[in-house]
Order: sequence, then structure tokens, then C-alpha cells
Amino acid sequence: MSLRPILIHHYPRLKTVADAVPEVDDTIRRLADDMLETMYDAPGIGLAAPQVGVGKRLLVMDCVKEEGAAPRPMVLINPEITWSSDDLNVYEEGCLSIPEQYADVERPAEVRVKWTDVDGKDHEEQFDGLWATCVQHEIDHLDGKLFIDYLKPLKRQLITRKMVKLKKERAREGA
Ligand code: K1U
Ligand code: ZN
Repeated sequence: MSLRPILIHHYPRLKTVADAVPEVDDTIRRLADDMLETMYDAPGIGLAAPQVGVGKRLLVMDCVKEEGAAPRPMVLINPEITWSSDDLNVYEEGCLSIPEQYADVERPAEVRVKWTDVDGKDHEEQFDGLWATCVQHEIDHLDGKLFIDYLKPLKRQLITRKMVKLKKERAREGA
């Protein structure tokens, strides 16, 4: 397993719709392992393949937050939302591709999602709470959408400018 660099907004791959995974093979399993390691290292509760520069419909997440509780690493390949609740929930979201920026986003409180796992087995499950927020945030990444796309244009532009500045600083530090 190895850590993969996380792309920072503004980057074309983050705004592109990812392609379906046609077959679950060892390359996909290695990508999933690397993404889980990268997510835990960040640390984060989710990560989508486009964030590590791979335009494939694959995401990982683990929203277990309780101290001492067993982790629940999940890999969702070709995830699809099959049902969304009318009830909405507001959560102050962050994003590993938009470091240190947070904003309230309103989304369906519960969603049903179907996906394929790393063994090629199909699943369907209902998510609520932070799991529901996270899986929607990650599926948005697969559709080239960021949480700042839900904000007013002025706030979005402000955050985008901060990210451009951050990327320039990081490039200077690395040079
Ligand atoms: O997709 C990502 O960029 C990861 C993102 C997922 C997410 C966060 C909040 C709401 C919805 C989706 C993150 O993991 S940001 C970091 C974060 O939330 C966190 C980090 C450490 C402990 C707990 C949370
Ligand atoms: Zn994100």
C-alpha cells in the first residue's frame, strides 16, 4: 500500500465526470487500498478516486468517529443513489481537496446506495447521519462536483482564490 498525493482545487480532474469501473481487478483493489491508507493518513472520513487523480467511479469512506470503536473501512465501486429522503440535514462540510475551508451544506438526511465491492459483489444499503452526508459528498466528487458548488458565487470565488494562493505557496515551498 502507498500514500497517493491529494489534488487541491482548482484542478480539471476534480471538475470532470468519472468513468464507470468496467471490471474489478487487482489494479482497482490496489487503488482502493492506497485510497484507504491516504484517507486515514490525511486524516479524513472519505476520499474519491478523482481526488487522487484517477477518473474512475470508486470511493472509500469510514465515518466511525467514536473513540475506541472498531473502524469500518468501506470501498464503493460504481455507487448509485437509488433513493433520497425528503428530509434534509445541514452539516458543516470540509474537503481534503479544499484544505481548511468549511461551510454548511444541505442534503437529503438519508440515502439508499447500491454499489459493487472489491470482490465484485453487489450491495445496497441505507445511510443516515454523517454516513449519508459523506457518501453524497463523495458521489458528488465522482460527478465533478465540489461542496463549494452549493455555496453562493461570492463565497465560492473567495475559497477558490484561497486555494490558488495555497497551491502557489506549496509549489514555491516544494521548489
Ligand atoms: O472527500 C473529501 O474531501 C473528504 C472529506 C469528507 C467529508 C467531510 C465532511 C462532510 C462530508 C464529507 C473529509 O474527510 S474532510 C476531513 C474531515 O471531515 C475529518 C477529519 C478528521 C476527523 C473527522 C473528520
Ligand atoms: Zn471532498
